[in-house]
Amino acid sequence: MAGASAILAAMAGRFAGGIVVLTGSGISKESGLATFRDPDGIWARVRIEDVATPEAFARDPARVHEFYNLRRRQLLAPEVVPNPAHLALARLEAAWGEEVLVVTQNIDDLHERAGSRNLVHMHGELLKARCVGCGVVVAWRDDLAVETPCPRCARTGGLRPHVVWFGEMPFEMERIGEALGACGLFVSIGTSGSVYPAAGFVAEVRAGGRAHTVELNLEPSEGRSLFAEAIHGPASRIVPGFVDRLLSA
Ligand code: BV8
Repeated sequence: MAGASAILAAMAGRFAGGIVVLTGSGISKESGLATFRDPDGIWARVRIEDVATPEAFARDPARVHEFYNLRRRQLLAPEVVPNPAHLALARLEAAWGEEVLVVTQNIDDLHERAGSRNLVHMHGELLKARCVGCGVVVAWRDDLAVETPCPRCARTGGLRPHVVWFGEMPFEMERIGEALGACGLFVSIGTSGSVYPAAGFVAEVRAGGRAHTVELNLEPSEGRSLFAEAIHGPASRIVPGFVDRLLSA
């Protein structure tokens, strides 16, 4: 089904069940945050095995803290702000409320700062810390170190970034699965489609046989062939136009 008529159908409620928007690091690129697999991406500079696995944290926690401290400081820099793509998604939620769920792989807080509230951080949040001793999760905007005591149990050595590393189960998978099963429109923005289970969401939606699927990305992702429609270009340019199309249909 051509994009525009599918959008109209979504508007007409033929794809009733809501809209799920999956975002990846590409949506935050124009806000100044690095992606992972672009030539200038994070994994071009550090190895996943050294900084983004539980084994890495057990082996060299100081190295892992340094990796996330640098990213946390960068995220909190005054020049890093939501871009028009984040703002457009917040506008869509403002118009359609509970119908819109954003599932982000990103650990930045740019969706929140843009105004999105129906939001799942499936890979966790850079501005939160978790104690492996007592399990508390707290807001955290400073550097973390091995000797940083837990604010609740006072243990040292147990505070970690509240993010999902490779080999760890992403958060809120049940809620995400329900939303994918019910949605009438699945939109993927700024992700290479190379990390699971997020990369498998489009196949999960297609298996339901009802929803329209759209990829909005700088270039075709690994999962491009699974999407019924694709719009390529920088997110801050193509996402507002796409949201306008939805809202004006
Ligand atoms: C799990 C948080 C199972 C931390 C991240 C062996 C053992 C265990 C699991 C596996 C295994 N082998 C494979 C797996 C699965 C594994 C996986 O998928 N590996 C990959 C490498 C093959 N997945 C996992 O481990 C997941 N957990 O499977 O658990 C389980 C089951 C039971 C019990 C326990 C466990 C957990 C994965 C989560 C890892 N954490 N992040 C942190 O951020 O440091 S993943 C990381 O990748 C980020 O979250 C990131 O968002 C995500 C995906 O990357 P993208 O966002 O897509 O970024 P990328 O650079 O790749 O692409 C950017 C795109 O944007 C590009 O397409 C580019 O063209 C585009 N773009 C660029 N600029 C723009 C743009 N688009 C628009 N506008 C622009 N301006």
